[in-house]
Amino acid sequence: MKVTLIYPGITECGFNSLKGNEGSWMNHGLAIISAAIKAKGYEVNLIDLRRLTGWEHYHQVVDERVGEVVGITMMSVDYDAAVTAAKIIKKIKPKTKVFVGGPHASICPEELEPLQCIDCIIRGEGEITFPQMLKDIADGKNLPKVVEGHRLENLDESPWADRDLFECQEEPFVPFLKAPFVTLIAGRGCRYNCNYCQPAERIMFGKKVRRRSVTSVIDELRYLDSRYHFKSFMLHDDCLTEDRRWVMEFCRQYKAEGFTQPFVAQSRADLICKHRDMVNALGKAGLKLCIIGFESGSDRVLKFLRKGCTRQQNLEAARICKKLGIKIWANYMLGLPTETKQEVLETYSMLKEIKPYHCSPAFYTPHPGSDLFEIGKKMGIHLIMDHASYRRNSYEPKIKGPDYEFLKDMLYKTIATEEKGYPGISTLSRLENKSKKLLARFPLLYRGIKFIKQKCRG
Ligand code: B12
Repeated sequence: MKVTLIYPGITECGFNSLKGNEGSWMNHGLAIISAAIKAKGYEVNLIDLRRLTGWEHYHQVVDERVGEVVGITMMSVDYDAAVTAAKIIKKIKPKTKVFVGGPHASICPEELEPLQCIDCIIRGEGEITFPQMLKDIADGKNLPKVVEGHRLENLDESPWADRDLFECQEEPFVPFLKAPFVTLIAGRGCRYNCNYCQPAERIMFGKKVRRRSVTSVIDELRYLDSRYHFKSFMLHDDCLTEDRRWVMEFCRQYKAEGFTQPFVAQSRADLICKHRDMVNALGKAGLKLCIIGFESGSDRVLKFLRKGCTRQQNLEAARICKKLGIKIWANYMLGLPTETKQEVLETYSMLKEIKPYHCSPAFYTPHPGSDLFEIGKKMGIHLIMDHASYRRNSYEPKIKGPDYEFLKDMLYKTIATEEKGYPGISTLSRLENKSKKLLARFPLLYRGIKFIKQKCRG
């Protein structure tokens, strides 16, 4: 049986785009599914929409490559591309069985259920259930429309991502990390309860966070080293540092194995403050960039978001990282429901103290599957009309209430807090802020700066 997997992640980067993190990074969900079904002897190929020139090209490859079964992964933002891809398959090859999985299929199956171009929706994890469904097809069984994926207790039993599936060369996303660069993922789930995200992650991965053994991750790194000779890497885990013991053991084994490559991981301010020894160990092992969701500089807003961190902890965490030479990638939101202008100014003053290496702001974007999405829906404040706008960007109004002109101004001010040395957006922002009048006389230059900034923010 021939299985075609489809990666539809073109919402931001578009067709023909194998650059940057959106364009060059592999999708681990599909790569794991690929490994699981190859292990059962199925023939697998990939259609990565990012590699195609457009829908006409897609028609052509569907004609050439698609066999009995197709599996599409989808985030909510990718809904349009994923559904278009499924419809075209049904048009060209009506007998092909179309499966969908991934975050949107897990969180919003009711939106996909009425679609005739989809035969089966697999919610949650797919590496056990998808091969079982393929066997059911071979046995002539009827497919149910929605299936709950089997959740593995022990993640070491999940196959490693099949790196042959995506032929792309993953690119580092900051200039100080060198290529070859690889990404990997050590665990699933998040035990925190931030209302702008949860319960989405619990729906996908369950309440309990599961992590692969340190040995399994180190073994994969050794394999990646022999295959790619990588010079830097990123661990995708939502919060790698929530299990201090795991992290300490990882750092120990990483060094003992002789690895010296710098890496990136995500953490939280409260954990960084609580476990300085752990951050120290990470820094010594090679953590060079830490992605932290500071979110807001206002304690009232942080509480409203159920973040579990305070402004004080945000500031302290930044100090700790900087002291250890770990650069900070600051995630934060502007324009949250209930947020006042004064509270936005608090975020700005916090960032002025932090001086992150890189500012990654977003206008608050309601995400399906989150409690805050439901609250906003009840309040009737959502301005998002299509799936593509589920992107966390900072150039379109997302909800009713915030003064977006004020937020745009604050956005540039916050970005200008970036520490010196990061080429790009902060320089552009400073330039723009200082020379607004001058730029008004050169509209093309002004528009050019705006364009580059938007691209940088993506
Ligand atoms: C890595 C990552 C990225 C990378 C993606 C790289 C790539 N090419 O895929 C980058 C940084 C580019 C990214 C961007 C975005 N991301 Co992101 N990302 C993640 C992250 C942290 C890890 C994904 C991962 O590898 N998971 C591990 C794998 C094993 O899980 P999985 O993909 O879900 O796959 C399993 C199952 O879902 C299932 N499955 C998946 N696909 C399929 C297909 C079939 C056929 C079957 C049967 C089963 C199946 O089986 C897999 C194995 O069990 C997740 C959070 C998370 N922990 O998952 C967020 C997450 C997926 N991202 C999210 C979001 C919102 C975004 C952005 C929209 C953010 C933004 N900037 O606006 C963009 C959108 C990008 C786009 N498509 O245009 C949300 C999605 C929510 C939603 N409702 O869709 C998540 C869940 C984070 C969150 N909690 O909010 N992201």
